[in-house]
Amino acid sequence: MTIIITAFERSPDGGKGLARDTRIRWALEEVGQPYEVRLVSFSAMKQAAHLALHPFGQIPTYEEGDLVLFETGAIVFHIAERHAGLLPEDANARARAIMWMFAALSTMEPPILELTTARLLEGDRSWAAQRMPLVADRVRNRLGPLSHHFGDADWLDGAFSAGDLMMVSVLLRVKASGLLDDTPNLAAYVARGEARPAYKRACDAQLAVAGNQQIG
Ligand code: GTB
Repeated sequence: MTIIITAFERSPDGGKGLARDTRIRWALEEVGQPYEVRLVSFSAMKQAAHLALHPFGQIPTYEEGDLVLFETGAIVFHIAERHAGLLPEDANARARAIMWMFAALSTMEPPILELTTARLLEGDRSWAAQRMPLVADRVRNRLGPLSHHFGDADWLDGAFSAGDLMMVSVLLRVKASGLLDDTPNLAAYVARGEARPAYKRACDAQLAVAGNQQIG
């Protein structure tokens, strides 16, 4: 059955991997599933046809026959459950990989999103200089314990899993701030994720959208 995902017609980052369709593309590349992409404009995302797929009018969405999903956590989990390669066979290791997906999305991502918003959208506000150190500290308060737990491992819990895919995707958003430099083991972990051939294919496909727009 054909898998169709949605992505920005014009991503604000020019397709450099920061929009959340990257995670879905990466998961599909890891498990070797082909997919099609429907590009949506910012106005189309808020119109009825897209709202029927995503009540909050966002990307990405995932369609597979009768199944329609939104939320990257749910989509990556679905892909990982249906196809081998992203969740371990052992039941306990599988539960831990799922735990790490949740940790990435509900413990790490909120302060990181706050930081991105503060840097990119609120930098010109009168209170920005006062707020930024607070927001940065909240991110440090998450990176520190994660780095301590991670130690000199390659991945979070043995072999690469959907937990790593989600954690690396979330941590990638910290890179531009320089805060990852304080935790070299996590910086190396993110680089390890970025070096995966499946991640590269996902990024190339996303970048190609922007490239096509420039040509056309
Ligand atoms: N919790 C949802 C999920 O995980 O699926 C969040 C989905 C979400 O935030 N989608 C964003 C969106 O559709 C795109 S990824 N935003 C439009 C809207 O809400 O109207 C966020 C994003 C967008 C652009 C960049 N960028 O270019 O730098 C980075 C991240």
